[in-house]
Amino acid sequence: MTDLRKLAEAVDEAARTAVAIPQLTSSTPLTVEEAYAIQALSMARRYERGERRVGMKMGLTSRAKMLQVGVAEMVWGRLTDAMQCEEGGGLSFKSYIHPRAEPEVAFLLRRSLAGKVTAVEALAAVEAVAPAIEIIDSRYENFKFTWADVVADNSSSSSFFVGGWHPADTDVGNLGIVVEVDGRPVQVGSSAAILGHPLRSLVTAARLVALWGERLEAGSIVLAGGATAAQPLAAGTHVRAQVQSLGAVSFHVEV
Ligand code: 0L1
Ligand code: MG
Repeated sequence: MTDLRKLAEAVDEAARTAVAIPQLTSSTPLTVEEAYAIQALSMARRYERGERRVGMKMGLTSRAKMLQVGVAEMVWGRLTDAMQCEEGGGLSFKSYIHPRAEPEVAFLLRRSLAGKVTAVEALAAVEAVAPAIEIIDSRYENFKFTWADVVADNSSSSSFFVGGWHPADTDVGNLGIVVEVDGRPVQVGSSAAILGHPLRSLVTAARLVALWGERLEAGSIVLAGGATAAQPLAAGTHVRAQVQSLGAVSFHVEV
C-alpha cells in the first residue's frame, strides 16, 4: 500500500529545505484523490510547525498557464500566513528552488462559500478585491510534473503578495495586466484570461474545495490564478505587476 505520509514528508521537506526532488509519480503511481490526500498531510506538517491557514489558491485557470506546464486540469492549494509576504518587500531567493511570479486577482471573503454557487452568490460573499502576485516554486526537479504530482505539492504554492484592497463591486472582468522586471515589461495579459472572468475561478474554488469536505472561510483570501505565464525570477531584480483599476503590487528578489 502507498505510504501517503512518507510522500507528504518528502514534498514538505523539499519545500522547507529548498532542495528539489524527483516527481513522486516517477516511482509511485498516484491518483488525484491520493495526491490531494498527500497535500492535506503535508499541510498538516506546516500547521504543526505553527503556520495558520489563511486561504486557498486556484491554479492552472488560464490557457497560458496550462500550456506553460503541460497540465490541462485546474488545481487548488492551501495558503498559510507564512506564505504571505509584505507588499513592496523582499523575497529571499535562496529559500526557493526555481521560483516564478505570476500576476493574479485576490478575493477577500466576508462570508463562507462552499459547493455549487452562482457568480452572483460568489460576488455577494466578497468583501474586497486586490491585485496580487503569486510565487510558485515546484518542488520537483526541472519544474516538471504530472497533474497528481503538482496537486501533491500543494499546487506549487510557495508565497504571495497582495496589493491594496478595493471594494467588492470593482469590475475585475477584463483588466489589463503588465508584469515588469526592473521596469521592463515581461508579461502582458488580461484578467479575462482567468476562466473568462476571475469570479468564475471563485465559483470553481467553492465547488472544488467542497469535493474535499472543505469550504472557503469568511475572512480568507482566494487567489484566482495566474493571468499570464509565470515569470522565472532572478536574484537582485525588482518585480512589479500593474493591474488596471486595482493598482500595482511589487517586491524585490534578494540576492
Ligand atoms: O498557480 C498556478 O497556476 C500554478 C499551479 C501549479 C502549476 C505551476 O507550478 O505552474
Ligand atoms: Mg497561481
